[in-house]
Amino acid sequence: MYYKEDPKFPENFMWGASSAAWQVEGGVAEGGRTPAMIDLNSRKKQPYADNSIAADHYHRYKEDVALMAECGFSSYRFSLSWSRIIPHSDGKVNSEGIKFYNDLIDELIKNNITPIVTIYHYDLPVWVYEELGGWRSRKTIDAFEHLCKVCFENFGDRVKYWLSLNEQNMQICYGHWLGTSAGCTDWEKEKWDINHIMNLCHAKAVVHCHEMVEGGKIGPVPGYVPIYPKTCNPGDQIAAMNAEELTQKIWNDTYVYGEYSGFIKKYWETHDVHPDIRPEDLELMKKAKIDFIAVNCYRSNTAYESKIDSERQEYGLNKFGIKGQMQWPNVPGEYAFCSNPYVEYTDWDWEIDPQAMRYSLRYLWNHYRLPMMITENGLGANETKDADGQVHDTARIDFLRDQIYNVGLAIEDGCEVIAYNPWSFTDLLSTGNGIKKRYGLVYIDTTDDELVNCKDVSELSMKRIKKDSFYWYSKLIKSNGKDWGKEMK
Ligand code: BGP
Repeated sequence: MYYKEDPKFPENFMWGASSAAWQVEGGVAEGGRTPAMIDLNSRKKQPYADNSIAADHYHRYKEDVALMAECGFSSYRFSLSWSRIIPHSDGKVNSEGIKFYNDLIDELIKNNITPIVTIYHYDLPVWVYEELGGWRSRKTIDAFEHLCKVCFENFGDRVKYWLSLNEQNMQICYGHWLGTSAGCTDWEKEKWDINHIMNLCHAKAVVHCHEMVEGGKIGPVPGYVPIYPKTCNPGDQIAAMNAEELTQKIWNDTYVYGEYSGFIKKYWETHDVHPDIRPEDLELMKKAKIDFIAVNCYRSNTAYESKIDSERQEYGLNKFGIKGQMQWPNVPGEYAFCSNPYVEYTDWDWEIDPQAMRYSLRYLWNHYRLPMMITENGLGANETKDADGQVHDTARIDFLRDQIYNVGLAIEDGCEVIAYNPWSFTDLLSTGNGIKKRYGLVYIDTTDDELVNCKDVSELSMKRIKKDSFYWYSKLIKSNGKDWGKEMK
């Protein structure tokens, strides 16, 4: 649909940005925190820095919140580090960890910024893995349930928006990259058991949030990547639908309807997969009624028909930020992906596709009719300071402007969207490319080399430099989505 005027955002729309504990905090051995599996995983991503220092938000959260307030934020989405809150298998609550998050939450509220809190963002404690068996063990459900209760009890008086697990679909689809597959010998089968355990954790979080947090609302955080058919060949359309199912729909259907779809049950049967699903599990899943869907949306995918006798090809991610290194996957008999000639690509071969945002919101709204908030969206880019010491990130401004405009168009299309929180506020650690792949509105004045070679964070500048995108975003959000900085129509 074409609109004559620029889209309008609702009066109480929340504008902010997003982060995750392990990617922003640093201070991994401070305040009683014990190691998480992702600490170990991040050490495997050399030559990039691991998460020991990240953006040093642990020590500089006050400065960061002050910058958020200056920018005009009304929300901030961040995650809690499990092993900072519960460092050992005895389940004892670490008061220093609670204090850190209490201080952060209070600082946000003092600045009129609504906290949106993710309970789990990829950072399983090492003790859960070593002593309980990690995601492969049902004992982890009890440990996660305990974590949820501790969080709701300690922060639920001030935190009303909760997110259960970040990108469960990506943790299963890219288990090797994100470290979910640790300890598995037959990942293709075991991942469905792990997925079921994650579904039960999600369900526990939803049920306890509603029981324990007055006025609390909770939702999952799917990583949503729309899938277009390569051509109007009906086989390509079915391939796109298969990919949609196998990379996201089966998760979203389960969250919303509290049961496994016919598609996934048939898939398991065909592939001789038999997850341990018990009647009481299904009861719990049915009880867990979500309030909204938090959407992480960066890009799109393009699918074509994959013949059953074609050769299997794994996804080969672009690891070095030099265009043209992505290796597209082929899942014989299901789907294959390819590049899209109609969109531009980032240095990491991610599609720059603003309409994917509008598509995603409309797709999710049409299927589920639940309010949505954007909890991630952004441009991963190679960036450095200019000669004037500033960061002129025109590409990020262009990216965000087009994406946010499409959020507005989706709202005009009738979708209920309540917040926009791009990834990320400051530069922070990427999942596999250290701080080299920058996403922030605020530049962190350091490099992977410095992070790797320093003995202590006090040796580093870690100065916060507001990028041009900070000033641009600030004007846009202070005008509640009216000041785009250029003529849009
Ligand atoms: C999302 C994750 C984030 C974040 C982002 C960017 O999937 O939830 O944790 O890192 O992707 O990805 P990357 O860091 O790989 O560029």
